[in-house]
Amino acid sequence: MFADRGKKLAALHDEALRRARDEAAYGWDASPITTARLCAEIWGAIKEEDWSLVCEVSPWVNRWPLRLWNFDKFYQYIGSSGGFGVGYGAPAALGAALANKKHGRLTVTIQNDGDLMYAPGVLWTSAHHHIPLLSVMHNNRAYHQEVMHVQRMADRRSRGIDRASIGTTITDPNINFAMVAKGMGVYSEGPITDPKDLGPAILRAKEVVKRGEPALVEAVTQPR
Ligand SMILES: Cc1ncc(C[n+]2csc(CCOP(=O)(O)OP(=O)(O)O)c2C)c(N)n1
Repeated sequence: MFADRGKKLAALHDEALRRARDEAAYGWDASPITTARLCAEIWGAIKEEDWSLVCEVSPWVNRWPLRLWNFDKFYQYIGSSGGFGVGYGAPAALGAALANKKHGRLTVTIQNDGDLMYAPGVLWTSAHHHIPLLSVMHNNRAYHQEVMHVQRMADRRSRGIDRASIGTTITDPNINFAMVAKGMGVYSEGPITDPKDLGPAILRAKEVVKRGEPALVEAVTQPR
């Protein structure tokens, strides 16, 4: 009986993976880069390594890693913050990278732009203490969760959504996070807008991280 249930679950799992791969192909060459492609490119670069993903992936990148990657070790996913505190992501990832260092694991985080605005000094700390952390930035140039929330609320009150970007987007000027990282002593590449440049940039950054230093690759991405 258990074996039968196991077979059913395995078939459902294969079907879900097949569907996720189909869905991930939509907009594959789009710019801004899709969150599916972002996550697929990271997976391509790390899957042969002893990796550890130290960021939340829901809702920010549509759970793509959980849908497309193969997780089979407890330390491969840090899970959620619990409190939904924006500004938790960057420092939590760095702490996890420090904890992973003695095990020689390749620590990876998908870093949101809004989250990094809360505590960008984390970058300097990572350089100062030589903490190997591969940050791939999901820069959608907004506190996008707020964009959606304000749109929803304005719509509910029939006010129109044309002003929902006020105070919720991070444009004018666009932030060049790769330059911010460089200024803090962190190896960086980007901002990357052409999706085909992303994979090679992640591979180069990975080599820096494997030498024991932090690195950041900034991708300009779709909102979700
Ligand atoms: C400390 C704190 N401040 C404000 C919020 C409200 N909030 C929830 S999501 C969000 C925006 C997050 O922006 P970003 O990290 O860039 O992710 P995005 O939604 O753009 O993918 C904000 C401000 C919060 N959850 N925690």
